Amino acid sequence: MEQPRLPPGQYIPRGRPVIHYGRVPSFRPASWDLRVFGATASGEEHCFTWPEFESLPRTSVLADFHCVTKFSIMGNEWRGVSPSTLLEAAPPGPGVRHVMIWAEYGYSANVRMTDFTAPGTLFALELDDKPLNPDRGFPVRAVVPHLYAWKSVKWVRAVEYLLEDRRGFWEDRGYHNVADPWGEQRYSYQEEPGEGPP
Ligand SMILES: Nc1nc2c(c(=O)[nH]1)N[C@H]1C(S)=C(S)[C@@H](COP(=O)(O)O)O[C@H]1N2
Ligand SMILES: [Mo]
Repeated sequence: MEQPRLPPGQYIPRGRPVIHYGRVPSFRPASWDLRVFGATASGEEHCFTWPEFESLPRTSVLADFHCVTKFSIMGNEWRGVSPSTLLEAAPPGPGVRHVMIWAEYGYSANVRMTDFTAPGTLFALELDDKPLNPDRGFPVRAVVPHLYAWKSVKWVRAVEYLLEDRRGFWEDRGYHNVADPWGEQRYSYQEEPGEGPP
């Protein structure tokens, strides 16, 4: 039997809900940057300015999007910068197995390096052939479509390479560290040994 497209417990709502904690940040191109820091191989951090980031090569990803509150948004066409471009600009040190993706105002989500480098993961600048709307994460949002959508950080400003896994904003507030919607990994009490920070 073919795998159903909707993960267990999810439904397709009318329209495309927008949800986030806090308010929509304003974008100031002259002071905006995207930093790659933490356990880099060189020990130095790498900083993209807006003109630099905007001119990086882009790829497209067609993906569904699953919020842990149970709505799913199907068939989003994202376009943006592959994580591999960041990994090449600032190679991680040999022990890096996890990353923290940071947004404006301190929102964050941790993902395993294997999820960061998964084929669908992207730093999106466009949705459906248009720049992102401000409330969808303009100018840059992470898209990690194979994990619950709280990992798809809007308004990204930094990526931190971690030598030890650490919980992000929702992971620290009772949500699952890994967050696979196909396994309904919603809450931290469901975590098996090895799925969360020690
Ligand atoms: N910076 C930031 N990114 C965020 C959030 C947030 O509160 N702040 N909420 C997450 C959650 S819980 C969801 S479901 C998605 C919603 O994305 P959408 O508004 O594009 O539907 O954004 C995620 N990214
Ligand atoms: Mo969500």
